[in-house]
Amino acid sequence: MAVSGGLLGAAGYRSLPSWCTPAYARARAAELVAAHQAARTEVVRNPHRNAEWAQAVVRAPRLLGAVQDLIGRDVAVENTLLVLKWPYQNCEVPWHQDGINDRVLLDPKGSVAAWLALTDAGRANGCLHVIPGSQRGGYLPYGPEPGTRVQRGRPIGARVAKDTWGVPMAVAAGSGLLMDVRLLHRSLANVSEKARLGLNIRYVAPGAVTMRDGSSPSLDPVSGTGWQSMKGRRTGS
Ligand SMILES: O=C(O)CCC(=O)C(=O)O
Repeated sequence: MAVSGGLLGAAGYRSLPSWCTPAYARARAAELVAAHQAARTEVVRNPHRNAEWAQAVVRAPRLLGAVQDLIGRDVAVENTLLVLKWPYQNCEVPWHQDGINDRVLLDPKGSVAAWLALTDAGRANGCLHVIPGSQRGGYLPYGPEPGTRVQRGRPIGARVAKDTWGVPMAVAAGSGLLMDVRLLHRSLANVSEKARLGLNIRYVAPGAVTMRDGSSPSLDPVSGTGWQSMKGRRTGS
């Protein structure tokens, strides 16, 4: 059924309770904190390509089932990003839309973004803020914004008024959000003593990815048979 506003309805997002247990999420977070604390790593790109924990997470049955309900049985991961916000660290991710950047353009009818909390995420430690309904404006012009430290999605600048706050999305460890890939969202600094770890995943159906340079997309199929004609585990380059 066509839904005005897109796959996720008028608001453009939905909560995803319990894609795993809080204990499971916190155990993964503790391992990641131990691995990355010394270097204070803020971003790990595409952990689903080589880390077992992320390969399991992108296939978590409740998560995958919810994604399939939205985009169909053939699902691939286009991209993942682990963001680690250390206590009292100013690691902000500016306003952006997940479905557009210098590299890719995602069809909002065949793609969905998931943001998964590995720790509890609230206002103090830098949870996501969203602008409900912003997906209805479609993709906006974007460009790099001086002074932003995490190069993810792209800040929108002029099209989002400077004083736009958005709605903070507190999410407990083991739960998450599903978002329209055009939904404007961001996250602010961690001003607490608690680390905040979250995994962003872009899921796509066949044909939903356009590469800006005309190349074939590099995808990791996680369900369905529609990918079988493509050789190897990863499709594309
Ligand atoms: O985890 C965050 O703070 C933001 C991540 C995000 O918005 C993204 O990866 O698209």
